[in-house]
Amino acid sequence: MRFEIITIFPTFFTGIFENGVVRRALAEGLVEVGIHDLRAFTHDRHRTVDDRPFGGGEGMVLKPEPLAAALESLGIAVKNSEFTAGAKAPIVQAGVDVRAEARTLQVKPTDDGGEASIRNPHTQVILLSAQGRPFTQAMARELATLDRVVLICGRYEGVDERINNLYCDLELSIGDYVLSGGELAAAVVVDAAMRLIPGVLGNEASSEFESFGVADAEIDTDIEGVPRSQHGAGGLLDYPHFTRPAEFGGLSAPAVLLNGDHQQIRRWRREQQLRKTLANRPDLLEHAALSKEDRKLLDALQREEQ
Ligand code: 6GU
Repeated sequence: MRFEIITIFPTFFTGIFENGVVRRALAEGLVEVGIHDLRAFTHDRHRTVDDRPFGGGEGMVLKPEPLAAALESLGIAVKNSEFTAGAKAPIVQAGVDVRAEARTLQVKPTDDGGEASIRNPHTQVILLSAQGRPFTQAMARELATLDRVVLICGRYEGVDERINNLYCDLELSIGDYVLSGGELAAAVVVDAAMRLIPGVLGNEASSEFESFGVADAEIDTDIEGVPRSQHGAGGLLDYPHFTRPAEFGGLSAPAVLLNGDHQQIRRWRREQQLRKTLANRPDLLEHAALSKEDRKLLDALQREEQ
């Protein structure tokens, strides 16, 4: 799995991938990250990447030419869409014969005589912008199945929309607030997707767990049968965690967690998940998979609230 990040601030990414899980995944070669300086794809003396918006208004817009050149340098061709009818693309992209790939994956061939833009179906091009669709755990899971994810970091007031039209499969936002650029968002997307790639969290799973021979990301319950958090994907928030010491700051860890009764622990944790979700993210309850028992508990909690 390889991430390609196109940015006008390449130094932003020095250090950010050098810690914890991400650092190890990179060191072990499970994942690669390429950082691409947008200014390297300019041809003028001032290495201009932006210009004033047509129609007037605040701020600057990232020009299309350097972005297109950066994408093409990565073997990314314009996509098949209403915007690109008749556009041509190389048949071999990033060493992959995309026509053969399209056949194996039964991607519908295009109808313009075989020279159409067939893009590698294992590559996705994503524009990061505050106007994008909200990024979710479900999307992170999808990205983790791809071979290559190209992330374009927006800047200034925006990116010339024709880059979105011509090249991007998806416009993504990481939340309802405005960042000064897509760089932080790119790091968020890389982190969230990378940890779901089989093997990346492998060393943290217990041997018991590994004996199932199934990737971490594919299991939706943990060792004790407790469902994993499906946050943002129709699940509940995680339950609260405690570790030693049993007494801290005048507060005791919940006794139920110390008594070794796993049935009781499971039930307690499930109740805590329901409580936490009701308190912090009641919107998630609407689509959560809830058992009859969950619903009874939830009703009781809601009555407790009133
Ligand atoms: Cl991806 N970019 C910017 N500029 N702001 C954002 C965002 C992205 N996601 C949330 N806010």
